[in-house]
Amino acid sequence: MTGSRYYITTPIYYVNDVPHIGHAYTTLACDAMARFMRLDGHEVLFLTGTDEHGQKVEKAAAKAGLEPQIFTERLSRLFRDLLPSLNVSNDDFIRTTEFRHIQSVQEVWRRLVKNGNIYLGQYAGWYSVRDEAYFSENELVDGMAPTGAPVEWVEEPSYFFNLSKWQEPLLRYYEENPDFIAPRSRRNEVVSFVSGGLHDLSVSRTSFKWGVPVPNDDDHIMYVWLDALTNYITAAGFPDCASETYTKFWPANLHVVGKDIVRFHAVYWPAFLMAADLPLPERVFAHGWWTNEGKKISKSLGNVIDPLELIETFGLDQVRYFLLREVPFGNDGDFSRSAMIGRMNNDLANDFGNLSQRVLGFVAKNMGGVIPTPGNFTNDDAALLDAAERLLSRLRDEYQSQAFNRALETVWNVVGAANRYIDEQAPWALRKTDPERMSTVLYTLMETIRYLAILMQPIVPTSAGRMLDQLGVGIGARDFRCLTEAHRLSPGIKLTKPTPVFPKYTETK
Ligand code: ME8
Repeated sequence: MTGSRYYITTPIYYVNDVPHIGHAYTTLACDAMARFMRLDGHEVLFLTGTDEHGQKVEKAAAKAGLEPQIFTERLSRLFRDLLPSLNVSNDDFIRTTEFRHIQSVQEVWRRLVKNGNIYLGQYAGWYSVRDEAYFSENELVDGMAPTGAPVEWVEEPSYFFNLSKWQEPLLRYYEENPDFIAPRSRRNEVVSFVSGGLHDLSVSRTSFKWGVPVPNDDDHIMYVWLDALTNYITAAGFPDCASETYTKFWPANLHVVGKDIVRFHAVYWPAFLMAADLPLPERVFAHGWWTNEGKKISKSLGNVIDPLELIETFGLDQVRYFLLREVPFGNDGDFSRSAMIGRMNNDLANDFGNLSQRVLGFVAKNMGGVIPTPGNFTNDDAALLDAAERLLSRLRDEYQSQAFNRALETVWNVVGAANRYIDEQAPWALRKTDPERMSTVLYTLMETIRYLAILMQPIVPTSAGRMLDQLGVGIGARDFRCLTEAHRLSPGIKLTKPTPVFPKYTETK
């Protein structure tokens, strides 16, 4: 990682349709990452936005009977409005129809031309509007794109980017930067694709108008992927390379994408940047694909999951937790109602929520809600506190590799240890026999919960925040610098009456 700034991006989503669970998933993963880095003291730029040009969007607008400008405005708003409902902490939202972006893409184009990497030719081949991608005859499977999307024959004058020239530089970059593409399976896929040879890429279209005009040749608009990928550098201030934002945040640390668009991010994007003499991002992570009860999510099957409905039914933090806990980031995952309820009730309500409610409820009932003064810590107390203290460095490693599920497993090991500790120490039995020992046990538990709640903020920000409220931890004492003995809870402070943070789901609800 470079210094203490961190730039993370989601893909910018096509505004051809309303947002669904897949879009929410990528954005939430980035949100967890961005929150973790902020709490860990980094200055973060977290970007998301919408991809508004190209044939796919133009066709969707026509189908809706609207001008593309009006249509994209409307749909982009839906994506933007979803963010607060998901409690997403993005710092910027970019639309490719914005002036700052058009200026930036045109400057990238000029640089590509200046460096001799673009030439005029004639494209003749297949195009899939759904994928916004070109395919050669031998890539087609039963007359369709490999993704199953229909293709159409396109023959038109076109500018080409000399992608073939970048094969060796790309392979060298992958070799020298083994973490550039993750997970490993995706990296292998990309390396073998590039090793197989690259064709020059058509980067302009003449048969429709909805795009950024090519500088000095108004007959052409830019290929939507050249336009779209450039959003990442636009939001970092390009073309003003002297700006504070640019010098601070470019190159990006992490582009999170779905596995469907790895090739664009791990092949085309670094090639464009090299060819324009611009620095390359540090890492592209491609996550897997969600299905619904075992079935591909698609409009025609009528099984598209609306993130707002999900939140309405199960609660926002519950959904955030489920999505990042259930499936290793990078693997495909299946959304099932029973798995969702299982995670919500077992992990959140029983394990974590109940731990805090039991402890704080006991303190409220038996100690007037005042943080107890601990006596000497025994080995058992110290073992639990040590386990909590060791979490941060473990979590740094897991987040660094986007292993959210392992990060959560690691946290749950300590949740489990705390639950075992409370049963073994049985503070309720100590109340009469050894009140001083009872105070130490409760204090040890409260301090452990403080660690757990602070570390869970990236995933369940509202609930962790409520837990910290109930522990009397001030807003200014919730970042990772406070995960030390010096910031321990102050005995004698009176707490508010605790209420359960993680409700259980019951079918009658
Ligand atoms: O590809 N499971 O936009 P897009 C998991 N505009 N993730 C899913 C998903 C699913 N079932 N469905 C969608 C584009 N996604 C381009 C990107 S970037 C410069 C341009 C997520 O609206 C996943 O992140 O088709 C995927 O990569 C993205 O949505 C595709 O969004």
